[in-house]
Amino acid sequence: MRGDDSRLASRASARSAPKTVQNPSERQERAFLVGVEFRTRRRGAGKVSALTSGAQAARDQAAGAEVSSLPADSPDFSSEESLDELRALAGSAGAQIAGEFMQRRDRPDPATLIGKGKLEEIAGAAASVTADVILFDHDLTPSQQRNIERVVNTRVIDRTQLILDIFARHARTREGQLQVELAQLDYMLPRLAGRGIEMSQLGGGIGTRGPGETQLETDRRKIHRRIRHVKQQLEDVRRVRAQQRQRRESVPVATVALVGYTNAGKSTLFNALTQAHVLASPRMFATLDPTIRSVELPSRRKALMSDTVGFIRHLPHTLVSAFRATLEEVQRASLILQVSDASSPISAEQDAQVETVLKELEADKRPRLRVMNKIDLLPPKQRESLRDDGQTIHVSAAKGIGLGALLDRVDAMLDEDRPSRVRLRIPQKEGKTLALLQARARIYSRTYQDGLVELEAEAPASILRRIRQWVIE
Ligand SMILES: Nc1nc2c(ncn2[C@@H]2O[C@H](COP(=O)(O)OP(=O)(O)OP(=O)(O)O)[C@@H](O)[C@H]2O)c(=O)[nH]1
Ligand SMILES: [Mg+2]
Repeated sequence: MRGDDSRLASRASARSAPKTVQNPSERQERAFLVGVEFRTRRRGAGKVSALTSGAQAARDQAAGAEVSSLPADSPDFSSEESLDELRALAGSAGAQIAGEFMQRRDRPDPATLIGKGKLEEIAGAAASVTADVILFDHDLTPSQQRNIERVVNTRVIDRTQLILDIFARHARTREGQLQVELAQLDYMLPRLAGRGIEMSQLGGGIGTRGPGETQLETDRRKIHRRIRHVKQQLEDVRRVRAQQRQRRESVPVATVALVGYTNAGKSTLFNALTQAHVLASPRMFATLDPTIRSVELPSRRKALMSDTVGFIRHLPHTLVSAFRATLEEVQRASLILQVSDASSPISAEQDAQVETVLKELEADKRPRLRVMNKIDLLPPKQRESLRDDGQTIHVSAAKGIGLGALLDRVDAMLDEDRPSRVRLRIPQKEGKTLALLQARARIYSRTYQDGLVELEAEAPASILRRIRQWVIE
């Protein structure tokens, strides 16, 4: 910490003592939100950015540091809905909302995004509510950010930096932390010039958590060196993970990946289905690091289920490439469970964003089941009208509603280690075999005669191979 305890945890303390809950004694940072809408924006023409828009990132980088970032809005999100989301993001970064401002204008001002007059108005409003930081619901070019800060005289953070900050807060594993650091360094690079002094005077707070101030004050070459170093370390970490995956894949087990918009309830569902205890939280991007657990299906075969990072519209492209490896579980899954928050008024828009990400991951053609979650929050009338069909199952992960039906459907959709029904005749003294069946098969009937047990059972292929000699039909 840099002697200013009132600010959000600095990078050092965030790293050494990961916290999931705001320390109650720590004063929450007060954030003033600024929403922006440009009328000339063609609806439907907004770029839908996703976790894998690496090509865009490359184009942006090729075009130089000062490319104007794309508007934070996407086709179907209104600026109000977008501001709602920013509010949730700010909360997830540990901030308290001090005030808000919505600015509509014809087109962005290249120098300051919105007009000088409006900025002065915002400066006044932010000061009157003693805001520590102003959050723009839009991406800012490095020079826009500098120019705006000069007018408002308060720290200014754009949407990308806010999301990077949340990721930095929530990364737990070494791989996760390295990925976030890489994304932050990448974001920081074009913003170095003219900001070194300002940044070092700022102390902690949203947007300053990350590669520490010592690096900020050094030149680009040092940052580039750091990037190379982080990439190297990432490679080492990933090599280990690839080995683990190879070991897993040597056994023919189905894999089921949970995907969905952030906060849809993936981790809650994961916990309910696998009896795991991963963190589920109203904060956005509570999960960054993939977790894999075994789940037993109604047919008694096992599958591996993975919980991973959630998606959001216009995810910063600096995070895109960084988190690609994390999403390999999704790309290789036998079945994708697409979790949606059925109670969200914008669940259709969120689904569209998820669809885009799946496309870019080339995972959109994989077998998929839609899971509409949080149905407990729907009005009773609406709930009664819901019907499961071939593609969709309705559940409440938190209340445990519909989970049996979900598992049945998952079971039916997986090809690996398919169960089949057989008749078996086994000597009663074959205790081990009988115990195996008891544990891993569904037994429909059982008759005893002359020291033999005759059973009708359904068991996964992997189990049947082990008891082949006793199968009679
Ligand atoms: N009422 C209700 N709340 C739910 C349900 N499922 C999840 N939640 C809540 O929704 C919030 C988000 O849940 P998570 O499981 O953390 O969501 P996630 O999709 O893993 O989110 P990220 O990891 O942040 O992307 C938490 O506050 C959960 O308690 C549900 O079925 N009903
Ligand atoms: Mg989660």
